[in-house]
Amino acid sequence: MAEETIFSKIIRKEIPSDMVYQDETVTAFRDISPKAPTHILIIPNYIIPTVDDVSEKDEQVLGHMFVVAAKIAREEGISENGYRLMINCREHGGQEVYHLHMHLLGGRPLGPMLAR
Ligand code: DGP
Repeated sequence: MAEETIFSKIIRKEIPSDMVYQDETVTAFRDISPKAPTHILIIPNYIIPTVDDVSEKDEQVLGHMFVVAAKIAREEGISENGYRLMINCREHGGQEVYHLHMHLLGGRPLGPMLAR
C-alpha cells in the first residue's frame, strides 16, 4: 500500500479544505497556495503516488479527472479564455505531494509553460 499524504485526510474530510467537487472517484479542492485566481487540485480518491505509478486499472479515473476539470473550469467561468492542466511527477517535475494530482490553473494569462 502506498503511503498516505495529507490529501487522503482531505478526501475523508478529516482536515478542512475548500472542496469544490467530490464524487465516488475524484475530489477537487482549492490549492492552499494559489498561483492563479483559479487554482484547484483534482485528485483520485485512492492513492496513485506519481504518474510513473499509473497503470491500465487507472484509465477510467484518469479520464474522469479531465471531465471533472472541464466541468469545474466552466463553473469557475474560465473556459472561454482558457486554462492550464498540469501534473508534476517526482523531483524534477517539482512534485511535492505524492498523491497524483492535476492542477487546474486559470483566471489570468498564465504566460509561457516553463520559467525561462
Ligand atoms: P505539487 O508541487 O504538484 O506536488 O503540488 C502540490 C500542491 O498541493 C501545492 O501547490 C500546494 C498544495 N497543497 C499542499 N498541502 C495542501 C493542503 O493541506 N491543502 C491544500 N488545499 N493544498 C495543499
